[in-house]
Amino acid sequence: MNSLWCEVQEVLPRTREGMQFGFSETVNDSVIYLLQQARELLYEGSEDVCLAVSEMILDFSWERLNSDTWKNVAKEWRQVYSYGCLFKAVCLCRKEGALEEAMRTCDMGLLMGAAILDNVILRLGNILQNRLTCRKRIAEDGADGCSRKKTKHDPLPVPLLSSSESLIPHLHCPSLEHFKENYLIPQQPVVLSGITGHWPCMKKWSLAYIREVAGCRTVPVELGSRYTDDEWSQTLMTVNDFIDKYIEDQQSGVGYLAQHQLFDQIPELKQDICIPDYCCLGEGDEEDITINAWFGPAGTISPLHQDPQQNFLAQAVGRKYIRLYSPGEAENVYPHETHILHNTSQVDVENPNLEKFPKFAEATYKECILTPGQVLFIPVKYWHYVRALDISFSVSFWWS
Ligand SMILES: O=C(O)CCC(=O)C(=O)O
Repeated sequence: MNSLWCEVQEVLPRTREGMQFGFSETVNDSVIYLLQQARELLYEGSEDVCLAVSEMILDFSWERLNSDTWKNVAKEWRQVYSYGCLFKAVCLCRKEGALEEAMRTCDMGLLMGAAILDNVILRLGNILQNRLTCRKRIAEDGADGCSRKKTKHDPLPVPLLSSSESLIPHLHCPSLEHFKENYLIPQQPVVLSGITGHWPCMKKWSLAYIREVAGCRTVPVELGSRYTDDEWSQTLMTVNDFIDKYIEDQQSGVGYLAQHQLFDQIPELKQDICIPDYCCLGEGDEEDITINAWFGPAGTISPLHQDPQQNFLAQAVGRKYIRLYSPGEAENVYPHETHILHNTSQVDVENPNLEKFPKFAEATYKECILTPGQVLFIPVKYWHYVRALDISFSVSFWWS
C-alpha cells in the first residue's frame, strides 16, 4: 500500500459504519441510496465504480446548490455535495496522475459544500497539498518575489499626499484604552504601526511563498479592475494560474483574489496572521470576526464603498492608496440606487465626473498610503476607496 493511501485512510472513518449520513427528508431517498452505494464501493475497494457514483451525487447536488439563492440552499444539500467531493477525491487518490484533480475536487468541496465528518475534506486537502509539487517553484522565484517583480503598467500614478488636514493620523502601538477613547468611541480612522511586528506574514509572504503554500489550490478570483465595471466577473482558478496570468504577466488585465474563505481553506496561511488585540474591545466573540484576504497586482481598485462592521485593514505586502469619507458624506458620494450596490458610490474617486456628481467636490476626505506592517482602522460604515500601488497582499478583520 503506498504511503499516500495510508495517509488518506487515516482521515477517513475506519469502517463503513463510522460513516453515517443522518440526513432528513430534505434529501431524496434516491440520493441517500447513491451515498450508501458510494460508501459500500469505497470500503470494498471498487474505486472506479465509486468514482462514477460520486459523479452522479455531484451532478444531483450541484443542481440543488444552483436552484435557489445561496442563502436559501439547505445545508444538507451542501453536505451531500461535500460527500460527493469526498468520494471522488478519495477515489482519485488511487489513480495514477490524478492528484491535481483530487486537490481541485477537495477545494470545490470546501468552497461550495458544508463541513462533514469533522472537516474531513480540509484534512484531505492538507494531505494532497503537501504531496503536490507546489513547492518546486520556490527555487525559480527566489525568496523576495513580491517586492522584486514590477507590474507592466499602472495607469494612475502614486498620489502625493500634501495637505496635512487630509492625512489620516498615525499612531504607534497605542494602549487599548487610548485607542478606545480617541478612535473607537468617536469613530475616527487611524493608521496603527508597531502592532504586526510578530506576525509571521510580515517576513514570510512573497509570491514564492504563496505559490508554495497555496499554488495548487483552486480559489475564487475576481477579474476586472473594479467590481462596478460591466466587464467584471468571477471565476475559479488555481493560485499558481492567478499569479502567472494576473500578477507576473499583466497582459490579461487585472485580477483580484479577494475572499474570506481563503484562510479557512488554507490554514497554513492563517497561521501567519494574528487577530489585532484591539478587536477585544468589540462585543462579538473571536469566531465572529470575518477575516478577508486581498491579493492582487498594482492597479487593482476597490471602488468607494462602506461595510457594516468595524475594520482593521492590515498591509502585509506592497502599498495601497486609501481614501476615507465619513458616513455623514453619504449624500455627496452618490451611492448606487440598486439594492445590491447601495453600499457603493457611483463616483470614480480619482477621476470624478463632477458634472454628473457635483456634490462630490464638496465631500471631505482623509487619506493615507498604507505600507507593509501598518494597520488602518476603518470605522463602521466609513466609505473607503482602495487602490493597490504595488503587488499587494492585505488582510482585513471585520469585527463588531
Ligand atoms: O483592500 C481592498 O482592496 C479593499 C479592502 C476592503 O474593502 C475591506 O477590507 O473592507
